[in-house]
Amino acid sequence: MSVNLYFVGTAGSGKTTLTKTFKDWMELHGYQAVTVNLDPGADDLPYNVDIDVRDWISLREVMAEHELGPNGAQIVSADMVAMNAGEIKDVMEEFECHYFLIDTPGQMELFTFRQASREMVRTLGEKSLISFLFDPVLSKQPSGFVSLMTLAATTQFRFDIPYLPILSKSDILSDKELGMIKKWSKDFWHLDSALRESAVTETQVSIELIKSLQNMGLQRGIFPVSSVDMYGMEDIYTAVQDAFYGGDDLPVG
Ligand SMILES: Nc1nc2c(ncn2[C@@H]2O[C@H](COP(=O)(O)OP(=O)(O)O)[C@@H](O)[C@H]2O)c(=O)[nH]1
Ligand SMILES: [Mg+2]
Repeated sequence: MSVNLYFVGTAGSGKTTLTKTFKDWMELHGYQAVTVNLDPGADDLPYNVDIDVRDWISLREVMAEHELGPNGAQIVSADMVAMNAGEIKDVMEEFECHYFLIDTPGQMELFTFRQASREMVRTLGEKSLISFLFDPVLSKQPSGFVSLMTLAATTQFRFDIPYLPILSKSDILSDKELGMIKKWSKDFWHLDSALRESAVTETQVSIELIKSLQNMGLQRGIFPVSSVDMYGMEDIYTAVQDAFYGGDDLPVG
């Protein structure tokens, strides 16, 4: 049975690009990956879309038919995607592959905060994992990192499936910034100290949030990746294999 690997994160965090890069990496290593686009509003996608939700739902048609602006139509479309989950699953079953790489809508709330998404994820497959992309620009500020941690925690809590924290676009971070973010993600004590030093107004709230995140067991480190350098792809693969196959490699072929 294939693994469904979802890419989730705030708008512009690099989900679509990572879908392409990870697909290329898998093919380079002889593994079979099938791409799934779940964004009805996607324009040009950089990868060959094997299964495309735009075959069922078009944002433009929803706008015209329901006389909605782009925002309203996005919400209606997101629910329509979920309503079509059974049909999408039928198409997925026609493919044989190791992983389905699932690119989710640009605005993460259209996926994470729609009631129907959880049911859709279950319908699409049992072996599902969410890679949550941390935007590097927000991540390098301690309070930004805490905000992203809380979004990641909410995503995890809503879907209740294995989860992988990923620091995207790591090529735009200096070694120092990268080291700092990795340290924060592994030990919230460092994050707490950085917050106190930064002395921004939301510090107290952030410190309370850190305590909750700590209690939820979220001090697990983070996997830096870069689509520009094709860096970190093996780490994603290894983490997925750990989650579902006790760390065994996939058969190549
Ligand atoms: N430097 C750098 N830029 C990236 C990387 N991945 C994506 N981007 C850029 O970030 C922007 C948003 O990426 P996209 O994949 O569309 O984000 P999405 O909204 O989460 O799907 C685009 O301009 C990409 O070219 C990366 O690894 N490094
Ligand atoms: Mg995208």
